[in-house]
Amino acid sequence: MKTSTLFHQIRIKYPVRWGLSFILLLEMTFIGIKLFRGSQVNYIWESIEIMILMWGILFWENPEDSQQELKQALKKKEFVLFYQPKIDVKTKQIVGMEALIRWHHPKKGLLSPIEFIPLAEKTGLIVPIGNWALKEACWQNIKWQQEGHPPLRVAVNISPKQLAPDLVQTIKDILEETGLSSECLEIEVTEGMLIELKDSTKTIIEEIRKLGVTVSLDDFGTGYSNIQYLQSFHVDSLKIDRSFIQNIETSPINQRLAEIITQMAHSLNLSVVAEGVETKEQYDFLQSIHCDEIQGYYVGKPASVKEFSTLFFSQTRP
Ligand SMILES: [Ca+2]
Repeated sequence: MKTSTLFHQIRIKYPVRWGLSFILLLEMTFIGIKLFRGSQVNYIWESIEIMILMWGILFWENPEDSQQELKQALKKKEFVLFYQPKIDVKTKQIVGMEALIRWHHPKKGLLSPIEFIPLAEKTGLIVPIGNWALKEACWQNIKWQQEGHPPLRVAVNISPKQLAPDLVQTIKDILEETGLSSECLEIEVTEGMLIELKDSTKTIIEEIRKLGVTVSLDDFGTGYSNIQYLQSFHVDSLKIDRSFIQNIETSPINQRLAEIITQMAHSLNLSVVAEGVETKEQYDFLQSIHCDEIQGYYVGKPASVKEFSTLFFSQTRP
């Protein structure tokens, strides 16, 4: 098997946003292949998976204890959501926010997803944790609306393990229980989750969209970025990965790519969100290519509920 094929498969299984950087994954793939040259592909796979797991374990001296802690964290209500605002490029008004999970660990302090999501993925605990995040984001959204803030759309990241047929019912139940309108909810899935073009995944996404919930394709550009997914999966929007935006002022290639992605998305009636926007120059360029929405430090960092209300709602208070 070619290194690139193997690397690609690993990237599908371990998406970048769950804490493993592109470089780290690439290094692990090369080490796996180098150490086990000539071995069977499965063996190489296993060795790479072990390295990835070891990487996760580095954060946790005793993985069994950590698993228990992770399990208990839900019961003990130690997870919390931060919210990062998104603005409309034309009006500069806040149009929504992405919910990002943190763990208030009793001993280690506030942990970012990079430190516990790989373990949650590995143990399957990501499903109850992900469902909690979905519900919490909806409750918070309705609470903000009840306080008199304008209705905004909250985006929640969905893990590959959550993208199963019962997700549709889970979302339906949450919307019913919280009373949140479906237009105020968005789910973010990654390209890796769609890559196999499975009919079951397609049906799940279609059913979620039928509920009126927005579906966006996250980290666009980091995988195959195959136009075929977009044609067959009918998502509502694309989120251009931050890696394209980072040097956009100085990189003509990234400028051209962002422009092409935006034009392609618009021709398929998808809206485009640029992630990781940090400067006015980046904002100006994205405005010039008619990108629809932006998210990033230029607008605001992920904020706690209290900070979000103070920093961002004060501008949009009716
Ligand atoms: Ca996301």
